[in-house]
Amino acid sequence: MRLKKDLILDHNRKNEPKHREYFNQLADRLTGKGRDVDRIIQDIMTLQIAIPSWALGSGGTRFGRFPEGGEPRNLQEKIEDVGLLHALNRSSGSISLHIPWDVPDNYVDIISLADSFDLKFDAVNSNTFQDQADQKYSYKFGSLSHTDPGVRRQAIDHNKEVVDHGVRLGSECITVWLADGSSYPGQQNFRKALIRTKESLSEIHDYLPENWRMYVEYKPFEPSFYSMVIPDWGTSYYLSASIGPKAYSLVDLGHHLPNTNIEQVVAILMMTGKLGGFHFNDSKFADDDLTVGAIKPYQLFLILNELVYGIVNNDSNNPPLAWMIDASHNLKDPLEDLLQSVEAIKIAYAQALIVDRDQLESHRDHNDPVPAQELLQDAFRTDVRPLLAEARIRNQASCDPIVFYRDLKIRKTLIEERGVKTIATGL
Ligand SMILES: [Mn+2]
Repeated sequence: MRLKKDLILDHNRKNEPKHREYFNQLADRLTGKGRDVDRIIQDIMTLQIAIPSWALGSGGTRFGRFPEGGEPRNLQEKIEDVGLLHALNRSSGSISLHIPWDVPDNYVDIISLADSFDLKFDAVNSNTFQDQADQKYSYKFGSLSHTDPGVRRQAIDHNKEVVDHGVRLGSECITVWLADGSSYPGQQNFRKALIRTKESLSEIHDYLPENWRMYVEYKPFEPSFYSMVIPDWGTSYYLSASIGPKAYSLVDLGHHLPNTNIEQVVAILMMTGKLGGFHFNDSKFADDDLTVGAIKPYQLFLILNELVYGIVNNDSNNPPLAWMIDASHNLKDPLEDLLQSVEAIKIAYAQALIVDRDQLESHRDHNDPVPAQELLQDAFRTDVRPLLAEARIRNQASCDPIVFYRDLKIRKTLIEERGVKTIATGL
């Protein structure tokens, strides 16, 4: 399904007068505080958040899955779905593929299809957390960390293959997330497992083309119950710092134990120049992967506040960040959930952009926590949604994507095109 631009522009024309009223009020207020509103809107317009191919179908739990219908049946339809999102918000201009779920039949056709929706290929992702039908060795007891060199070789070769696919698509980075770990005390030698992982990752790192980056993701538990080989940001930093210049850490919001100060993790990783990518979601306990900002929007704002600080004060030459959503849509239409997530990230981003940083530093220098908190919360409590709507209108996207999506009955059309019982590959 391909959205006609005229429909979007008509919809915007109808809603513009009301929007203009809200926007002018906010713009006046921000201008009065010395903020450059046009510059902020430009930054909001430019920010792109990648959509992973596995987020386009309904998620679920290990107990069950309740699909919406009309899910993409193949890579072409996954690209069409991200194309739809991008047409609606002009903020989701790339897709992140997962190999082997998304191996293209024909690279030229796939690239030109993505081009036709103005989409690029974000990070490619390897998969050694499950066994494929045609593979020789099992990953039951690990992959890049496995005790058997044969299993490690198979996992390394798979990652190199993923890089090869990415090169052909024009991607420039690979994300490695390992399920490796142990489920029982005594099962694994922590040190040896980490050293083997480092050696395997080094070989993949050295295989990367000159302009590529490798993102090392961490997670404190699951699927291993007792220990994960890369459980936290410290281990991920150790690996990325010791492996080489193309290796970086990747922070996934859901991959932290409760009460972890993720904004501080972000600040320190950016200070070291080793924050490569970011997976956005929200979670109540751990890896729930819910809609971004659904539960803890203030934490999201504090994280974006550190990201924006790190982008503005980039002394350590941290590379541009790969921003991606990594969420599971358990009860919602996946496309609506993704629209909500992108919106939540951009709201927190806009709130971070309006923070008066000089004033904040002055309160910090004077050890005065009350005005420091007031200043941050004033930004957080500002309804910046008119800035986002204005950015979308200027980008010829929909001023109100979810309303427009429902008015057009897009899910119904997708179900008519693809069927009720379709299941996205990889889910
Ligand atoms: Mn992730």
